[in-house]
Amino acid sequence: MSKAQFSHQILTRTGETRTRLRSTHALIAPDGNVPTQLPGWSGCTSVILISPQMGARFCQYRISLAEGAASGPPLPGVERFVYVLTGTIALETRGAAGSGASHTLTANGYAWLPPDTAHTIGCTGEATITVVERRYLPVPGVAPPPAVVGNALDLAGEPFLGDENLTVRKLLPDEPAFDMAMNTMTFRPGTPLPFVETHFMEHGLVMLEGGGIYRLDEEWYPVTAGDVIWMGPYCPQWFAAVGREQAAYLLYKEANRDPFRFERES
Ligand code: UGY
Ligand code: MN
Repeated sequence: MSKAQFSHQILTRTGETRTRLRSTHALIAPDGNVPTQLPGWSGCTSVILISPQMGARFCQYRISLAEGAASGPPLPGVERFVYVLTGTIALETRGAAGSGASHTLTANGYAWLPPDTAHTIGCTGEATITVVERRYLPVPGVAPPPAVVGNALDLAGEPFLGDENLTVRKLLPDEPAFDMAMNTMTFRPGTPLPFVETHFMEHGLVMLEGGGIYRLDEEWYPVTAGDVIWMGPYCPQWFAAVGREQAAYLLYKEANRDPFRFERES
């Protein structure tokens, strides 16, 4: 019996799971994921991982696309961020007056789409993506920025708070028109976050590789690639990479908005 089969047997025969749901945070381990049908997404298996139903101010999905799959649109006024976990997707955007663009996104490729951008995501092989959606919070007098498309592997990154062992890659421009940040954080083995952070901004996190220990509020969790975490406002948070491999995660964070904006919009 392989190690994976053995772990699966333990989970199914003991009713055990690493998943935890608390008022300030959630750890969503893949073993408990249950797919659902999302409007308009065809040929896809979709799992809603983070949602307002658990207390979050945003949604995060994992979507597996089969050959010929196609996306559905976000709701009006909702911005969408897409990150390719595996495989390749085709993104077509359609602008005003018939203008449009086609992009092929491979693993670690990403796109941010402003609200009400007509687009489709298709797939000619198989792919898995994570999608973050939130009602865009406009700044009076500032138009939403145009779409952003890139690949995290093309970004050099910078040391996080001066730590050369911890690299942050900012996938979106750090400008007031953007109400969210999407970053990857890559930890050399043994590297911790420099302090226990506590902040107003929420996070949605996908472990991309490696693993370690995540402190969330008063609890410490072992985490590994494939896990998803929601950190609510002010949830004390800290991570250290454990093992001989580097650890990396993709991180959603609110940005550039006054807390009152969230009150009014919710
Ligand atoms: O920038 C951040 O908020 C980030 N360092 N938080 C985290 O990794 N949990
Ligand atoms: Mn943080």
